[in-house]
Order: sequence, then C-alpha cells, then structure tokens
Amino acid sequence: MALFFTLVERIAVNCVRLRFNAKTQRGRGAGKSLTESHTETHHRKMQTYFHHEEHEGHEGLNERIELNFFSSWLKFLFLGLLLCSCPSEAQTNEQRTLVLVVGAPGEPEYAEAFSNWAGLWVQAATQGDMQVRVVGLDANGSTSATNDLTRLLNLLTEETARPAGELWLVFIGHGTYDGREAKFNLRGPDLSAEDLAAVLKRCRRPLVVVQCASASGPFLPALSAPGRVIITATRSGYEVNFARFGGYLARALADPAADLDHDGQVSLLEAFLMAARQTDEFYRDEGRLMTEHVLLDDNGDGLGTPPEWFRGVRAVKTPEKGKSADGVRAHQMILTRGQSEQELRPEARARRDELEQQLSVLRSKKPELKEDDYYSQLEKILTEMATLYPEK
Ligand SMILES: [Ca+2]
Ligand SMILES: [Ca+2]
Repeated sequence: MALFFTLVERIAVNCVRLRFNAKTQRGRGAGKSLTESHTETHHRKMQTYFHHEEHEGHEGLNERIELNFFSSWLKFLFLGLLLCSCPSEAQTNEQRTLVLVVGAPGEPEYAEAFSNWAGLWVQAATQGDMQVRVVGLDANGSTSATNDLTRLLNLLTEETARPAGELWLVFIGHGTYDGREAKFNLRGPDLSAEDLAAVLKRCRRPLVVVQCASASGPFLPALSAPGRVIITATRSGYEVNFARFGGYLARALADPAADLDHDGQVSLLEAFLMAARQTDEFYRDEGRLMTEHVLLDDNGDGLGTPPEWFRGVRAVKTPEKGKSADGVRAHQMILTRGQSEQELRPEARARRDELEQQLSVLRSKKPELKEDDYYSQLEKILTEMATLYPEK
C-alpha cells in the first residue's frame, strides 16, 4: 500500500513538472527580452525559487516536496480551478506616479548630465505607464525668484493625499551637509531631510525614494518606514563630492543586462546593484579613492544594506542579531513592468509580494527550524505563489 501511495505522489509531482514544462514550451515561441510571454516569465520565476533552494545544497528538496505534494496537488488543482473562473486580464486601475526632482546644477556640465539622467527616468517611467511630474527642469524657472521648494512641497502634499498606487520620488542633483543637517540643493531654498520626512509622513502609498545626490546618506534614517524603499547615493553626510551613482542608475533602469534573475524586467534592486557595481568600477579604473557608497533600506528599520551584501538578488550576509537585511521589497518595485507583471491583478501582486516576504523570513529562520517544518512551510508558500499567475 505504501508503495502505491509513493507511486501516486510521484505521478502528481510529475504532473506539476509537466505542467510547468508545457507552459515553458508554449512561452518559448513568443518574443524574448522585456516583452517575453508571461507564461515563460512565470515559469522562470518558479524555477528561480526552486533553483535557489537546490543551489543551497539541499538535494533532498524534491524528495521532501514529493512527500507532501499529493495533498497540495489537490489544493493546487482546486485553487487553479477557482482562478480559472476569474478574468485573466489584470484590471490595473492603480495610478503609479514618478516625481522627478532635478536640483540646481551649478555648473553647465552638471546641468547637461542631470538633464540626461532625468530623461532616462522619464523614458522608463513613461514606458511603465506611470504618471510623471517633474520639478526643476523648466528653463524659464531659472530666475532668482524661482522657488522649487514651495513647488515641490505643494506637489508632494497633493500626491501623498492619494490613497493608492506606487509613488516614486527621485532626486537628481547636488547635496550638502553641515554636520547636523543634510540638504538637497534646489533652485531657491534647499530641501532638508527633515522637511521631506514631514511632508511624506501622511503618505499611505507604497513609496520609493531614490536620493542620488552627494551627502544624501542622512536622508535614509530620516525617511525610513515600513512600506518604503529608500536608496541614497552615499552612506553618510560626509561624502560630499559629486556622486556618479545616479547616472549609472538611470542607465541601468532599462538595461536588460541588469536583469539578474532573468524574469524579463529590471527591478529597482537589480538596477541598484548594477549601478553600484559600475560606480565602483569607475573609481577603480580611474585609480581614485571612492567617495560615494550607496545604501538601500526597504524594511523600515532605518539601516541601509550595502550592495556587496548581495549575491544575485538576495542578501547573503547575516546582519547582527535582531536585525535583518534589505532587498526583498526593492526587488518587487519595477518601473517598467514586464508583460507577466502587467497582467497580474493588483490583489494577486499584493499577495505575491506578501508571500515573497514570508519566503525571505522563512529562509532566514532555516537554521532554527526542523528540516520537515522548513520544507513543509516552503512548499505551502511556493504552491500558493504558483496559483497567482493568470492562465493563458
Ligand atoms: Ca529581473
Ligand atoms: Ca534596513
């Protein structure tokens, strides 16, 4: 009898695998790169999850999943049938917004660079169907009476009053630090980290702040909160030299080479990692001392994770006890979404994001858990995740 059940379990697992393979075969006929079919992307995503586990040296994973898969297979079928009855087209009514703030350039060479970087952001955001609002680039606003601070604060007051849809806030320019207060240089009065924190306080939208200026480090702890992704070009206010990271980041947004997990889209985390590597290479090639060190915070603890903590898209270094590394949320933020991501219903995307967070927590707890518990929880998460992508 035991042999019979083992046989049935194996057949169930093979059915799951065949199902994924069939999807892949169908997906292979479609276009590649950023517009590849959602089925292939979904399959790759699933492959990625399994792949990580297998590469961690857990050869017994497949066998363990097989042990519990028969019951899950029934659940999988049931959920699949439920989902098939839902419309496959995502009803994405959420309005995402990019607020691009270009600071006072000072020298003409910086004006040109900042304008180019801003153009790349606008291009990527427009391609991602985002609403784009720009402060600081209008030529007729370059008079002594220009006050971009008031414009920006009014604009942010409007944007933070909206209830939903991602809000991306990107600063391109120079910064200063006087030992107490970090500021972003605008035409007219400058913007302090505290001013920005105050106006963003009531924001309930998923928020991304990318601060590409020199001396931007103090903006990270000032703005950090749950549900936010904060990137700063420097790790402290004392890195005051012109920061190059912003240029590399703007170029990485639409660069397929930045797509580390090969899911056909470049996440903010992936762009951050590529830009950080290229910034590092610039200083090394020039034989200069590196005067900028980027940080990323996306778990609301006010502590930034440096790029060298990552292998692929996962932070692999263990932080001090009681603290956790960042990166999961930043990998879910995608300026120009691939087809698969676009077709996800907002509720399904929100659930997928939660499950990925759970997966990350589970992996961090792995050393404390019994093997069976770990794999049983892992299977539960992966199985539900597989049901969230629409069938074609
Ligand atoms: Ca990717
Ligand atoms: Ca953090």
